[in-house]
Amino acid sequence: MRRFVYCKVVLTTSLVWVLVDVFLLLYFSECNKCDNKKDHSLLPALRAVMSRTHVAPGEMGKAVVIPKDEQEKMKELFKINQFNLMASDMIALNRSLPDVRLDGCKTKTYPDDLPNTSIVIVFHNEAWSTLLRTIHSILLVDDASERDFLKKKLEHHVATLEVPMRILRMEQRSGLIRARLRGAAATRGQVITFLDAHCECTVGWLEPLLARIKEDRRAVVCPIIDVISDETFEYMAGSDMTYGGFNWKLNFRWYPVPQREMDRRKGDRTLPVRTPTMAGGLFSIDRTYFEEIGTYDSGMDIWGGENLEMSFRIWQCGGSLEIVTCSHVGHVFRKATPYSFPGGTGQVINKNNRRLAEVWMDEFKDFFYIISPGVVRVDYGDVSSRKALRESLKCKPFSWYLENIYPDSQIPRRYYSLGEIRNVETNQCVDNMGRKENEKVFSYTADKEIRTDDLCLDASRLNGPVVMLKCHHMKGNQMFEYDAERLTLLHVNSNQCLDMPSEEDKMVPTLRDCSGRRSQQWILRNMTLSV
Ligand code: LR7
Ligand code: MN
Repeated sequence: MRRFVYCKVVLTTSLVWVLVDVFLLLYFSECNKCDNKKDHSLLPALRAVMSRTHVAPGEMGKAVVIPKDEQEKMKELFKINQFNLMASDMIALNRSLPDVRLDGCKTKTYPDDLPNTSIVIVFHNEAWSTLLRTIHSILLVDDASERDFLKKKLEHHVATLEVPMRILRMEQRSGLIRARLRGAAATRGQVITFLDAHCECTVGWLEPLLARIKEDRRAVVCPIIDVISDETFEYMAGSDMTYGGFNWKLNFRWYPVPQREMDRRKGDRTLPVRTPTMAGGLFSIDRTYFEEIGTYDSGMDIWGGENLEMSFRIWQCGGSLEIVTCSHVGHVFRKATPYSFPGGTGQVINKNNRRLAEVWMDEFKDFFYIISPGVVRVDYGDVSSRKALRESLKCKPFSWYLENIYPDSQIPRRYYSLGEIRNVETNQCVDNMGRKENEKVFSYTADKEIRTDDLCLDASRLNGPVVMLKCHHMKGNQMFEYDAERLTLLHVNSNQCLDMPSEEDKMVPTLRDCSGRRSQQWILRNMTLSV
């Protein structure tokens, strides 16, 4: 056993390729031996001293402060990439970062013969300094896109690297999914590691990812994604207590790691977390397994949906998706996209989401369609080859995934109705005010929640109005019992019934003593979809 150390910039046995294309750069490298034989025990302390004395901007992941008189210019530059380019350009390409790992991670040892990995980074019009910092923090340099500096200048930069690197250039804008496919096809490493083009890797990030794949080649592993501020480039540790989920609209979301997953790991937070979905940008996968499991859906355009598609596919077809909590990689999170979506943002994302819903979600796709009704008009092309893949891999149904992998999902595994809740007396429907589309869609679930997406009907006082609050799965104030004969919705906690609002209730349905009045009768209707 050998203790792996900081692998920043030292990948002696590596063969690095950079693949570029006119718009997209795919870059990858072969990397495994990250041993630089230095004694690292002193480094953090030294760095801390240096950051105090040298005051080089951004060292140790500190925020960069732009002086007042430069702030106009800073705002202008921000627009180019939707992050603070001026700050980024001030920071060293190999700046120091804090060691944000859990203490238990710092002393872990890994086998000597870890698999090697190719690293694939796709990019479209990335900024020079963020792209280069990504590469520097992994191993060494590269480049690409429409921007001039991403052409010759990058090639020259790459040529100066210690590690061979290749740049592939796509003939035309193809989107991150097809660009990654191109990159992956050119890799030779035992493992493929994908990264976005504005990342910074921290000490010991790679070894635990590779070690987990060595243990189980069907484990697809993600680091904890730390946050690099788009405003100041400050480096902030991500949490090991959140994992990936999604809502009815098929937006990826972070949620707290549930108790069952803490229990499974016997409370050891340094062990990998089984996550229902991944964010998509940063993960490692065994190269032959990537092929076996069907790579990516090449019918998806530009951006979006591929992360959920891959997450469902991995779980349903016998793999596992994990967050390796001892691995930390930073990512610049942006509030807006800096690039265009040929064909329109909504069209592209809806098409990709329809493809994944149609192939993987079985009847549960109704939740997606019902919450975003316009989607059914979007053409999603031909998915027959993806359905054939699902068939040939003998993948499990989506209901299995919900039951076994994601019981705390926003989409209920078992439910009584998905549609409107109509009052018998007034013929009016319960309305989740404040939502633009389909505010009258609710699901009454087997867990006795009345929910729309991640919001649940909640009542906290006798004779009080109901509100929509984040579902907590703890029953309590969010548990309603429907009596299909009497048509009543009993709020179990208060033993009162849901009633139509009176004048002073300002249109909000309210709890009242159960009286059998028609205003306390509700019809839970299933909406039919014409898909
Ligand atoms: O047409 C394009 N061609 C590209 O090569 C559009 C984008 N890209 C590149 C781009 O330069 C970048 O390197 O693709 C990469 C991802 O694009 P971003 O950084 O604009 O997207 P993001 O960080 O908002 O996107 C997250 O969701 C995407 C859904 O398709 C991808 O899965 C991204 O990889 C993913 N990023 C992460 O998971 C990082 C953590 C974010 C979170 C949560
Ligand atoms: Mn990104």
